[in-house]
Amino acid sequence: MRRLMTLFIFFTGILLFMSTAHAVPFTYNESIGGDLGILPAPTVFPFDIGVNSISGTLSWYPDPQPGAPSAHFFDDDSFAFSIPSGMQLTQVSFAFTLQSSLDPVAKTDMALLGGNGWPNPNLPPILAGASIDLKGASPVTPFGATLSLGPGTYAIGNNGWQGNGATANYQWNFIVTPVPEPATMLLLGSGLVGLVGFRRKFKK
Ligand SMILES: [Ca+2]
Repeated sequence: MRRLMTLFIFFTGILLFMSTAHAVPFTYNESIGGDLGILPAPTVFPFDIGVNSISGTLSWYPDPQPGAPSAHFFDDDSFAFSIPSGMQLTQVSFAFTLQSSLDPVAKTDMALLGGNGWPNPNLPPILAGASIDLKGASPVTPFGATLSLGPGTYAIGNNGWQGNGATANYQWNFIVTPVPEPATMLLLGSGLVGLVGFRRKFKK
């Protein structure tokens, strides 16, 4: 029985190792990779298992103001990303630090989109949207605590602003996990049954 247990633990370990061995979460920092732009995004970021992160600085001045970079200035940090087959996006969080704001209100409206952008402005494929209060708590999970988005191309799009003259540093975190395959589930399930049996036998 002990030999069987050892074999089970060994093969489960091999399976878990195989599913995560080549995982390299994607990271993008505007200070290194350059400023992010508007949709449709020129490149699709290849996400992988783990915590993928996008960080940079948002800024907007819809009304001309002293100190503004230019009249009607929008630093619109939208981007696209892909979830490979066998993986799923389970959580999105947004951490931020407000650097400055000319108005009492500083909100950015973000949308989680299916596809690489807004092909039809009258019919945006919005999967989830959120108004993020940059004067409120950080971090936030703008599209819900848990998600289950399968393989495909998605985008984060800036859907509007409230207030004027706001600048904020931010970091998006995207948690991607492997989708357990039926064979793995079967092996783990039978292993658990074996464990229960072993424990009962041991107790007698
Ligand atoms: Ca930016």
